[in-house]
Amino acid sequence: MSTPNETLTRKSVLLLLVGLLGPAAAAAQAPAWSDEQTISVQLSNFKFSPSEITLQAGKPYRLHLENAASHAHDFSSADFFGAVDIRPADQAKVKEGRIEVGGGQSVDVELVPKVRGEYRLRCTHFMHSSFGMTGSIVVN
Ligand SMILES: [Cu+2]
Repeated sequence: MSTPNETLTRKSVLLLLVGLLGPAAAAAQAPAWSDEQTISVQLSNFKFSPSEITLQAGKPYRLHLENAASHAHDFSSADFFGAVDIRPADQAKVKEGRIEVGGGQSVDVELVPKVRGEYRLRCTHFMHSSFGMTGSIVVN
């Protein structure tokens, strides 16, 4: 037989466990976008700044791309975009592994990197990568 006090304690422990496990289980399904970190990258003639971007797998990020030039550039890395979860509302901004950013415009994409590795980044506009518009994304 358990005393009323023991029963109460067991209930409290159970409630505590539910409280601890509940949010963790929810986080496994949907990323905690409110905890995201903003990574700002400037695109210009003809470079990415910074050109080396370091991210952590499993963490939510807002990739903020700002084009300082008067004509378009893109942020292209098919391997990287194939290895991330992009927030549904932003998925249309990434086409064939690249994000186009018009002159003087900015584009934000929220994503969670899934696979550790180093990914090559470049602008696919004619000759831009040969002018030095390249970089890398490292996911740790
Ligand atoms: Cu470019």
